[in-house]
Amino acid sequence: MTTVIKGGTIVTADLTYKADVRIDGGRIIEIGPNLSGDEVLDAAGCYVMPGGIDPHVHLEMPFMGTYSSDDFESGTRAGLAGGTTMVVDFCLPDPGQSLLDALKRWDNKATRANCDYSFHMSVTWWGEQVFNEMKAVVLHHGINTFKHFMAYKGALMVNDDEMFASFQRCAELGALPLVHAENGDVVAAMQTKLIDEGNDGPEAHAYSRPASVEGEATNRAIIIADMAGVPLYVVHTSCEQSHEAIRRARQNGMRVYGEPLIQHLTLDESEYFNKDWDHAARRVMSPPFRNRQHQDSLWAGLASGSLQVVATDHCAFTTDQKRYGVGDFRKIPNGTGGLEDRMPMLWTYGVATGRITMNEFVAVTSTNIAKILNIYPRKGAILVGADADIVVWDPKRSKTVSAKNQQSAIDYNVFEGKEVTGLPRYTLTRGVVAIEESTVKTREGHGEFVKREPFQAVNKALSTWKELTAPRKVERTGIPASGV
Ligand code: DUC
Ligand code: ZN
Ligand code: ZN
Ligand code: ZN
Repeated sequence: MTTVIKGGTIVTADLTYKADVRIDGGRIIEIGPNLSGDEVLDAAGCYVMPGGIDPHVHLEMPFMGTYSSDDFESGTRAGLAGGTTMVVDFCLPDPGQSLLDALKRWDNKATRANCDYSFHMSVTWWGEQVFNEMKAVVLHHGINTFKHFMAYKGALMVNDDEMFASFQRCAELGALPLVHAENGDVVAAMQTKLIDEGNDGPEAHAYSRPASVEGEATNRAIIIADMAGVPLYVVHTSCEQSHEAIRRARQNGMRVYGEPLIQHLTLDESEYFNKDWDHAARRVMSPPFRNRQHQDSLWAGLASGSLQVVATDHCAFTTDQKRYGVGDFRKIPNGTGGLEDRMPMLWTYGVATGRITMNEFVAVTSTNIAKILNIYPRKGAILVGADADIVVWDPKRSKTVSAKNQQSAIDYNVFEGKEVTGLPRYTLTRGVVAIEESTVKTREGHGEFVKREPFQAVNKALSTWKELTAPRKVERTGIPASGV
């Protein structure tokens, strides 16, 4: 059976033009005028775009004494409802656990996905076993990215020596390291001080993780990556200090990528000063929401290209779970949702306001991500041969965001009450219609794992550090007798 998307305007990262799209066997087989097929999807008045890719989600993640409440089924259903057709989740070995054992657990959980998915592997501890298993992860398991937490001291955090070793291993394997960049030692010290001084509410979470903590860690990770001769991807870039470090590195010829979240772009720190404890706690995530100045910096980065990707860090906890932290903000599970809202919110606050163009929208929600993760043009493209992961985007459809009619399993939405204009008319996952306006036709288990090959050309030494410090023996004469 062939499907034709008819009468729409194709919008890619580079081009905007009128054409129909013909699909068979889950792939795009023809693009052109006046196509016909067995099933016709009316795209009149709509933009036909590559489905969104969310490179940063945590579904059913064991974290802070509980599990995030959206699993691969509800999470990917939420994504599809908002135009996202692929997610990349973080496989998270417990410290000391085999990476390959952890991967088995993730493989199992993900069998329920409604759309295609991939994993990043997290390096949560360091040793010979991790060093060895990283090779199998890249070569046998199709994962070419390794995440490092510079925060969550005593749990997931790795130190600089471990990070340097892992980055060098990534360079050897053709893999890309990712960092959660916050100075975990400073955060831990500030948390203790705040609690000792009687600040136990959710607003203290934000005080414990100021922008400088993120800026310092971002810069440190960039320099360590440079010394290891490997590119770097900085997840949830939330502030000017971090953006500045990325910008400067890029200007100096380094391949460093920055990923703002839709939450940081559109919600600010005033949320933590809401009188309602639940309201504030529901918005506790790391890094925390920032002020307007930081938001402007992130928008500028998307427009100018110094930041490349918009993600969600979707890690949804119910109100009951958030209440683990009553009396001690350190125990509020960190994380917010966003999978269903990322694209409509970015369209409404980015494209409709003129901050970014439609083509930039496609780039930062899909195409750039596919390129950075080495799955382009199978994903992130409207091209013959590409997977038919497509969103038929109706720029006139609108709604008020509300937990009442969301797909996510949690009982609130951090964007509650926001008016969005720009929503999917259809979302297709490998050629199958999963969303038709507000009708959800997703199929549990339809999603497949997407293998990502190691990178070829990009892993060059980025600075001259290697040349300068390559060990060179000096033939000395007249070596004095050693001192006593
Ligand atoms: N930050 C969050 O808010 N949640 C999940 C992990 C993270 O780094
Ligand atoms: Zn294997
Ligand atoms: Zn993180
Ligand atoms: Zn995360």
